[in-house]
Amino acid sequence: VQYGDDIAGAAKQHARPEKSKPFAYGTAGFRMNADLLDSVTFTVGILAALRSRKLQGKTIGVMITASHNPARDNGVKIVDPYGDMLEQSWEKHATELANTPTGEIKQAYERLAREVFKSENREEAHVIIARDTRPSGKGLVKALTDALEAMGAKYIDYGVLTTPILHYLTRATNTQNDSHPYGEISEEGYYKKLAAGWKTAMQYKKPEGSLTVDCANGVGADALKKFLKYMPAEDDESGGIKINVVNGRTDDPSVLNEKAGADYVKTGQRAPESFDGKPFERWCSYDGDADRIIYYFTETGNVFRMLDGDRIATLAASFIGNIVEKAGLADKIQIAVVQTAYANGASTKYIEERLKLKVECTPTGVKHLHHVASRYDIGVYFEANGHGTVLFSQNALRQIRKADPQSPAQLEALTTLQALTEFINQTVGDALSDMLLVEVILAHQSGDGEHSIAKWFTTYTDLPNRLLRVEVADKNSFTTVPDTAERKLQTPEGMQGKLDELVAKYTSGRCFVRASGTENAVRVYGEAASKHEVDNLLQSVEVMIE
Ligand code: 16G
Ligand code: ZN
Repeated sequence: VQYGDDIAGAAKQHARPEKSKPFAYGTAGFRMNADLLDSVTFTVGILAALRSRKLQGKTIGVMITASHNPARDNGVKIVDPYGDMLEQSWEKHATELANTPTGEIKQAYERLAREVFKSENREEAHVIIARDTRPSGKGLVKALTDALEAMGAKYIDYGVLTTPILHYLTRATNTQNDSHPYGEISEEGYYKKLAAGWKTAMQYKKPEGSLTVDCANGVGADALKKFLKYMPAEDDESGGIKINVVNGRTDDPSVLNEKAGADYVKTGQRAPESFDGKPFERWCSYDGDADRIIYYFTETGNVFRMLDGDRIATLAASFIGNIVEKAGLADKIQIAVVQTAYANGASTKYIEERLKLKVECTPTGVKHLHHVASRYDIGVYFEANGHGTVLFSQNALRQIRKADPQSPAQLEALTTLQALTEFINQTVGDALSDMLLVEVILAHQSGDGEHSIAKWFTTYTDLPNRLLRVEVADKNSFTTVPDTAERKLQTPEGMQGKLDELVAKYTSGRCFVRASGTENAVRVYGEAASKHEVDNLLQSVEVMIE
């Protein structure tokens, strides 16, 4: 095995703090206070190069971000060649390397290399890197590239980008010689691809009113401003749209995610602090690395209305289902919607009963949803928190490409569908791309005098719901039954039975308990027919688990 000595040498500059708590590669990679992340990021560099070698030199992505967390935090995660998250079976390798004392890193690396390679491997390794706007990012990139150099890997540092753009670049790089490359391998190529898809989808449409985007003072602001240069002029009759950027300060880290952004809006069910929208004006919020989005508006009388990931999923599924049918492809393309247990029961019911589409439920974490969505011709997946996208299978793309329109209406449906496949990010949830999706759909549905966003909101009524965070002595004592998508507790023993008894007392009651994957706490989600009942139900559950 090569490189062991170089790694041992370089690791001395990035030593693991002796008394640190164990690190774990979780649902969002490694994430913690940035001061603790230097050695961890170094080991991620080793693993990224190793993974590239294992996959015949395919390019691996590494993103440095802590998303919606405070500016003092940071994180690092690995992106696989097609832009999806690191294969799950490798997460334990990441955890193991990160926890190896620096003096033993050579042995740990060599052991791992022998385990994954079986025989000698001299592939060239390729890695691409990006980071969000956090001040600690630059230093962490140095830790990463020191490891990549010790590993003899080739790398490109793309500097400051949104998470979804890094995912895009990873896939574009690895498909450049395919018969259908994913796109040009540059940040500009990403903007061009999205804008071209938008123009095609909007050729006969003009959006109603304007859209204001709260960028959480994060990297999404830079991306959006650059992207807007590729869009049609605001007053263009075909596809022109007025987009205002607010909370776009990326020069001052102290304001990142402060009282703004998708997470602030979703968890507090309130507008960002700087909100000054007039009734029925469309607003949306990105999170700190622009892979999540939440829409909202106020009704007359200042009533706040939020449209979260569940709403985006239902909007997308209903629109896409409709145009697939109009395009004459309904019997060739199967559509499904993938949610987690946090999806509001009313949204699930709406999709199954009104849209007559299949719904799948997976455990929390984007990789689970993505994986299941990719099994369908068209897989719409969203977490309630606003992370999600729509996946088109090779079969769906082929059917759309080869379809022969029999009428102008069919041609329009096919053209729009084709355009969606262009600008919807196929690798990961993407706030910018999801925003275009929502705007295209609302523009197609506007025109009968009603505000399109208000109409979207009234499609169905959410069941009153609440999410509690409960600190318990040991969150790991809470485990769920496999294949229940975290909806049933296995341990503590007997607790699920008691929970079922409680829930049965409430109309449309539903409740589940799971250990958080990102915090030292247990989460309790509940819904019922009225707010009063939800509060009651959750109160009893809280008393029971404490
Ligand atoms: C991570 C996940 C997010 C999930 C959240 C749940 C990714 C990229 N991120 O942030 O999708 O909703 O964890 O956190 O997968 P929890 O386990 O603390 O409830
Ligand atoms: Zn994010």
